[in-house]
Amino acid sequence: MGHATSTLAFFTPLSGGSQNANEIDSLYKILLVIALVIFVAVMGALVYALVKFRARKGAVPAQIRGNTRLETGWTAAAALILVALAVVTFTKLSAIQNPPNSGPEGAQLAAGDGGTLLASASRKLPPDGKALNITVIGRQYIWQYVYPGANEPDGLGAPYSYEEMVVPTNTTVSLDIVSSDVVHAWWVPELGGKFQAVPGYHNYTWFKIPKPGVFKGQCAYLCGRAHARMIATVRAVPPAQFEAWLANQKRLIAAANAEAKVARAKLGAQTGAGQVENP
Ligand SMILES: [Cu+2]
Repeated sequence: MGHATSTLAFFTPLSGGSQNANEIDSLYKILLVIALVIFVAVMGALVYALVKFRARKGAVPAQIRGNTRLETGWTAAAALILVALAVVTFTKLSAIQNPPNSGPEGAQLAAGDGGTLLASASRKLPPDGKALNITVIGRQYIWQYVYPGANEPDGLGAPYSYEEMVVPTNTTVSLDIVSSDVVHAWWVPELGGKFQAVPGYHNYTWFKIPKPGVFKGQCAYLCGRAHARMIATVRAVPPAQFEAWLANQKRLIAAANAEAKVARAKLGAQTGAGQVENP
């Protein structure tokens, strides 16, 4: 990584967490370099003309009225550049939109883990159809993540976490982004693009993190007074560690529910509002 690369990186999208983010970043850099070359050429010609033909006695530039060859030339050149930009973009698009399969070192998933996942125009699935599905729920002012593993017949009882999402490395993670109140936006820059969480609507994205790490994000859509506190973290850990974490999360939730049940029963057995003790 040279100095020029890091200077360029300051102006370009964050990446490094997932392949789709890397492709967005490299596409941006290619377009930026092409735009910079054109910018320098146009500004160079302008500055040259300004200096060379600035107001002074006797300096009269060539009086050209129409030059068919020149005009056809720059029209064709501009069209060619646009075609090149379109080709580069469409070449990259598939790797940005379509998730790859999980790696062999990734979590062992069943097809459609976490409910039946159906590919659609908006939801892309890996070629083998196996992805770890996590539902991302935006809510004033916290992100909630619901993982596969519902143990109740009605689909409830799935483990969940708040603010920090834990995922296995080398595993394709498919996100189903929703909101339970107002519009929010899920954005962890190093893992890819920004996706809105809109009430009554599903938005999908994915990521696949090769190495353990922590990636920081933030709600990217002004959603109310405490919007700035609506942070998000994605922590990638080896699959075995993820399984252990998920099992522990399930245990903690079950224990808290059992405790709440006891407290509720205690509360219900009491009479008179004034006698309610702190459970
Ligand atoms: Cu927000």
